[in-house]
Amino acid sequence: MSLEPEVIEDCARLLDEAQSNVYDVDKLTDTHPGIDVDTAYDIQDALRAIKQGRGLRITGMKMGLTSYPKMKQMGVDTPIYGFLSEDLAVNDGGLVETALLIHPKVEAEIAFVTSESLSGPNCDEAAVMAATAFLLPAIELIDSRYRDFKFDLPSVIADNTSASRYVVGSRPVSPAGVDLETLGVVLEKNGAVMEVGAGAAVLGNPATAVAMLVNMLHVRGQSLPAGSLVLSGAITAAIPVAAGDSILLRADGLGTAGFRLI
Ligand code: 0L1
Ligand code: MG
Repeated sequence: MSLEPEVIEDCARLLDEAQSNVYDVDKLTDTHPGIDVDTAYDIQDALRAIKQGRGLRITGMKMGLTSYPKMKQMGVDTPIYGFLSEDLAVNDGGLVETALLIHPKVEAEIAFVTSESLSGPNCDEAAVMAATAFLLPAIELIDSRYRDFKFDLPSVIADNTSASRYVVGSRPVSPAGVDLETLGVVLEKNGAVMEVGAGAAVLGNPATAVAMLVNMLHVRGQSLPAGSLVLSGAITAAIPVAAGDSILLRADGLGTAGFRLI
């Protein structure tokens, strides 16, 4: 069910204020049970417009719920997407202020940086690889604005798929010759290995997730501009983090990315 434009705007403002002022809220469908997936993306678009209205630049996109176990857990059969804005970017080796977060978790991902625009409806892995200038190891810090990190699909889409911070490695690697399926990652917290995985955990190949993003954008009349950074989805489970933690991702052939929470 669609919502009136002013209700969509109110929902986006509620989520924006929860993020800016660091408090959690009830999931949107508690108040508006009729929100469907399409309306949820309308709210996400309104949230994006609010941020752009503050002068923030959109730096790219992200895919979420890209592993089959996570989709099954949520009872859905397609991943979801969100946007990345410049205020979410953290320098490699930089600091993240925990007081600005509600209940942060981190996950290991592969980032794509495109040199050509991509559009649907039939985008595929080959088109993604041809349009990719380089790959980077990436850590996504997710931080749902919903109480206890509990939500349903429309609510989490509206909440920009829990996007909160991201860091990418400092050494761009050409995609030529990279086997994204067997690419191994090790996610460490305070020097201890917390999670390991391989690229194939993301829909069989992270490039498939990027192609799916492009095809999903097409359905909403959008495309992926050249120069986009895309977080292709979690290879590992998300692990909770707290002030004082140092997080490091080591990705086979791509180097490292990391940050410290203060
Ligand atoms: O990036 C992600 O896979 C997160 C998607 C939203 C679900 C969650 O917050 O766990
Ligand atoms: Mg993610």
